[in-house]
Amino acid sequence: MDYHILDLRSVVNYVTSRPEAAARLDLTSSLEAQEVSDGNLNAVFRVREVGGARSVLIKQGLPYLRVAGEGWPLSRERADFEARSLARQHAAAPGLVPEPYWHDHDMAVNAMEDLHLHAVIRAPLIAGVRLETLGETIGAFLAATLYGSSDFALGGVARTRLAAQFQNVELCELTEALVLTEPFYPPPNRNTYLPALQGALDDLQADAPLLTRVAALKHRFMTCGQALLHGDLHTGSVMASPPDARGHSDIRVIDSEFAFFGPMGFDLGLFLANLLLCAHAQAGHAPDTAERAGRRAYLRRQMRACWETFEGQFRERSQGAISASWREPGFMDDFLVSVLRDAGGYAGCELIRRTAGFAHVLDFDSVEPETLRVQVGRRNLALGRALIHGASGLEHYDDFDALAWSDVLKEDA
Ligand code: ADP
Ligand code: SR1
Ligand code: MG
Repeated sequence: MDYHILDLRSVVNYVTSRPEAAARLDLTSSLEAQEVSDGNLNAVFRVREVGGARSVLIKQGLPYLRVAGEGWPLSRERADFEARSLARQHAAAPGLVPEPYWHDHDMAVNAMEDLHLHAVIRAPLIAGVRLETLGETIGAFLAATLYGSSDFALGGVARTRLAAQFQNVELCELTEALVLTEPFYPPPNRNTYLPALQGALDDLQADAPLLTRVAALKHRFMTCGQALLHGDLHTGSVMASPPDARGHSDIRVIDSEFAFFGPMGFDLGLFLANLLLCAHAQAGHAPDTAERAGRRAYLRRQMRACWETFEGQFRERSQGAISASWREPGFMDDFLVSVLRDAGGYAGCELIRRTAGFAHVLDFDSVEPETLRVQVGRRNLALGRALIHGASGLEHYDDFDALAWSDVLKEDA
């Protein structure tokens, strides 16, 4: 089928035309579509049986950035990278991503399990919903996917061959520009920010040692292909079901189109930073001081659980590493410290770009009134700087925890 942009009507015909759909839907019944797109890049539809129980999720790459329109062209190859990475994640971490159903290169479509009971976790976290296994689940996802695609598990030949399938140049270039360059330099750029943050941003952009560290982080992002990363692991890329009778939610990672071989700490740093962005924004979202402190304590616990689960499971897996080199005493300790340092640095960049770059987050943008948003923005920028400066001195997660939380805990004391 030649490429055409799907809409509510044509997506039903499209699904009916696919042989793989018969295993997922009753194609003799009538089907209906609903658009659920809410991300920056793609069109997403749910196609379900009218009056039936089953549905599929159809995600289509448009020839441009969805939120910007045709003025920001983007190739459709991102759908191929999402298909390849989702297949690998599903094999490495079954149950932690949607099940892939089919990939259609010509139509830039990925069809997958429709998590129709789940919700993206960003808004619930802002509202104070507590998913007690969030950190542990994301840590386990990262240990499985990052270790499983590393030299430690695969050996150099297989890892290099796999990396060759993930030359995701276009979306990497987007991250290099939007996360690791533009927020740190004056115009021309695509930054948007509150005018009252201009002074804090000027200071940041004049901090020469900071710019040197960011340049090093950017260079590592571009050259250090340690493992197959998710590449965009923020809280908009995680969905959770309502809790069952025992309070347990099913948690899944979605949206891996930015996948590429990069430094493992990038995925960890982005996720940790998004929990910090939520914690800072509680200044404007929590109804009272005790609730705010409780929500922040919860987020802090999830961050620790994420790192500790990742580290513990990564170490465990590395006992069976393919080469004796990787099992040398001390090697894995040093390696994991380097991942923690990278995570600290990338977390700092994420805090800054989500506050003063092109793509913000709801947590921060929805803080009212604006005067309070300015205070939260200053805190995001200050912590971003502190993390980038302090990352190279991190030895243990406790060091990261102290750096990340010392300022915000004073507010709750
Ligand atoms: P984008 O690449 O544009 O960011 P996403 O993959 O984040 O798109 O998907 C956009 C939205 O579609 C998500 O925020 C979520 O609400 C919904 N969605 C994505 N994947 C699924 C899925 N497998 N099941 C149910 N809903 C999904
Ligand atoms: C122009 S795309 C902006 C952001 O959306 C994606 O989800 C990535 O985070 C990207 O940086
Ligand atoms: Mg996306």
